[in-house]
Amino acid sequence: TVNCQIDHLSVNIQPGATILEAARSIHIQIPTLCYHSDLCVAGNCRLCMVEQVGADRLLPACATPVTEGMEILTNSQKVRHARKVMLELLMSEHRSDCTHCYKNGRCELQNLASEYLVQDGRFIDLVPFKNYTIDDLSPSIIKDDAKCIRCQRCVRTCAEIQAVSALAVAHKGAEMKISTFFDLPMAEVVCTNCGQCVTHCPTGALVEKNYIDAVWQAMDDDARHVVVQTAPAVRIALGEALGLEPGQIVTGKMVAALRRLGFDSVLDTDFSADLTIIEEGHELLQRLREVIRDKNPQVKLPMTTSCSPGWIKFLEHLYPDLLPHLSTAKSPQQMFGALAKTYYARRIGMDAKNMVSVSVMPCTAKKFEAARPEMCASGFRDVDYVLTTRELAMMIRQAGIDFLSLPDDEFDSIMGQSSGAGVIFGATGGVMEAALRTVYEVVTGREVPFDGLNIVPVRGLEQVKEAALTISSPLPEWGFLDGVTLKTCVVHGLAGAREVMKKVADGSCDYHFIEIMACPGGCLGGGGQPMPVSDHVREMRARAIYRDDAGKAIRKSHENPDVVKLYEDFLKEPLGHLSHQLLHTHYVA
Ligand code: HC1
Repeated sequence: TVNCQIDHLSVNIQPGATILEAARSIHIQIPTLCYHSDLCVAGNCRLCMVEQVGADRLLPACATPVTEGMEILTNSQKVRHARKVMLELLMSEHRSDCTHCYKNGRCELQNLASEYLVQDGRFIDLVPFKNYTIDDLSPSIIKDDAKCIRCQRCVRTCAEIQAVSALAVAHKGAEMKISTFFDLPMAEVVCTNCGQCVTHCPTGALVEKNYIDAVWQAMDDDARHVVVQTAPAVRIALGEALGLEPGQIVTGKMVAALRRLGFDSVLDTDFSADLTIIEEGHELLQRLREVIRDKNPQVKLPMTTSCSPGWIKFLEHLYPDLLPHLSTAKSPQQMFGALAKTYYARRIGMDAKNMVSVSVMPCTAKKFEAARPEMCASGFRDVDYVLTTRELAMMIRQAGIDFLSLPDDEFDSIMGQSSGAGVIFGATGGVMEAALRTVYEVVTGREVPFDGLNIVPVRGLEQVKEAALTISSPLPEWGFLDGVTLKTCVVHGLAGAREVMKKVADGSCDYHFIEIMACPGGCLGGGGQPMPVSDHVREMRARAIYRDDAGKAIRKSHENPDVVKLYEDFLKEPLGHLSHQLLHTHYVA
């Protein structure tokens, strides 16, 4: 280990640790704007400058490893002056209309300007001389160059976590900006709408496009019946935006808040996650039958999951030839939307044209997905508005609801029940685990041979996970699978997806089924979730999801009574005519 002193306190830390890490280990906060624990060090913002006793120049704490005997001052006169000048320089190029800004009160630059008492004066305001643009053409993300401080967190996020690089640095010096290919709108480049740039942006330069006022308007219209669905990963993160520590399950309070806001039916995406497992699971079995038993060369394996719209857009851009590997099952959000305006409308005696379907998602790409032309199976737009977890938290605050004091409430019936398998969709590996719980049982008549249904190999934050399961089936219908080892793979983050898809493209992997989620950690780390995010926060959210699953009386999708009834009364059978019409689609690049 290395010994040093920070603000006259002794620190003992592993070799290679930076001054920033050493300071944090003893709870000394050094301000940063470009540093993020998810990303490589950039050293761009210079806000973390610290003084080394005896040295002339200040050092960037994020980029300087501690050395034996080093003495660091993080709060000297020299340091405070340097930080304030840096902040003033940043503010001179930043449109400081903070009270009008979507990030007002949640902006890291604003917080620091407030802490360091940055006031007008020292530097000329350059904003009027700059040709800043606002790109609001994407259904998911707004990019406002006047708010950008060029910290490049978004650029590193898009490159390192997602391997997409839709955002990059263009030009030099005073002209330098964060731009897209040929400065085209985000909606016209390879952006997947995942929103990871949004959750990593310290200012209001990248934010979600919000639909809050449109949803209020729909709820204020008495002629409209507004249905809301909530994604698995919302209930374990919403609390963070309303004063709770990461990892709290707030399902009951969330349902109560949604009712208080004025939604007419409060329903659950977890219900349609269970439904997705039935449809996607049967599609997997159908593909296995056609490839293994019938030797049909037209049918593609491995099959990949299709619930993450960022992943689908990535595939469309980068590997359009591999689209036949994608399951035809729509995402739970879209299955829910199609059923809300058909099956549910009929059950509650409502004309679908008077229905408004809203979803609350941990995801910005879901806004794009809902707007896709493929998503009008009900004869209307299946999902009218998508709110992120952050937007829901804002609505709850706007409504003056004391969230923490709300009594727990329950989802409405018909499309409100879910199993633990539906819940775990929100974590990386969850769709795979849910699918295996059902598929294995359909084929063998027995429960998956893992302790208490917990398929641990597909859990956790490792980027690529694998699990294999050998099938022994006494059932003649599935005899062709007897002795077959089902090989599965789970990836989260598009950088990992790119690596796995390279192997699929060159035929160097023999997986049967791959789960791919665009965001790190799966949906629990989605681009619409509360900020800040880190591996610790994702870990806490994942634990909450698995706790929720473990506490459920029903933990297998095929045992969800609302799903069983849906098949009895309406769909009749998995992959049947109505299922194809409402619940499946084909993406064409
Ligand atoms: Fe997800 Fe899904 S799990 S994609 O991550 O399949 O967003 O939470 O809602 O649709 O159910 C997101 C989460 C979500 C869908 C489900």
